[in-house]
Amino acid sequence: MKKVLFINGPNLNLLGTREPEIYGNRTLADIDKALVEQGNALGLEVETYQSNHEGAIVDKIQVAARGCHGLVINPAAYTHTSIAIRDALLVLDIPVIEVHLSNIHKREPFRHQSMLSDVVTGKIIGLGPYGYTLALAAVDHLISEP
Ligand code: CA2
Repeated sequence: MKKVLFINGPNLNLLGTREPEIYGNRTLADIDKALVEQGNALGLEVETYQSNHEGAIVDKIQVAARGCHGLVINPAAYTHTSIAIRDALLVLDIPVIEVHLSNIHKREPFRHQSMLSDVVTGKIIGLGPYGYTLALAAVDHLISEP
């Protein structure tokens, strides 16, 4: 079975507990559960991972390079700073979708830049948790046999 890995970065473990006006009411556990169910329906194994640590995220991306067919990543604040995550993604030869819950271009100027956008396959922003649903559909499309 093909495997898709979801990586969420720092503070996204707090989803559903604070700042609902920006990030919504759903917890990360709710979102992850729905993605596993969506994967089951598509015949895809979905693994979810969250870390508040940059190096741990780099380690997980290196694991994805060996065993996964697609990667969906919301690097959270590391989006705007992390050359290490960018370099780790450059090694991958699988589809990578960057997701942001909020529309980073409608927010503070420091959020407008992503270190990753020119090294990912595609990007979904501003649609809340539905962005992850769309990202899984996109990976399924990209890795399906023609
Ligand atoms: O919109 C997104 O998905 C972000 O990646 C979220 C990051 C932010 O630094 C990026 O600029 C855009 C922040 C995630 C923090 O998540 C929280 C969730 C609930 C309560 C507090 C923080």
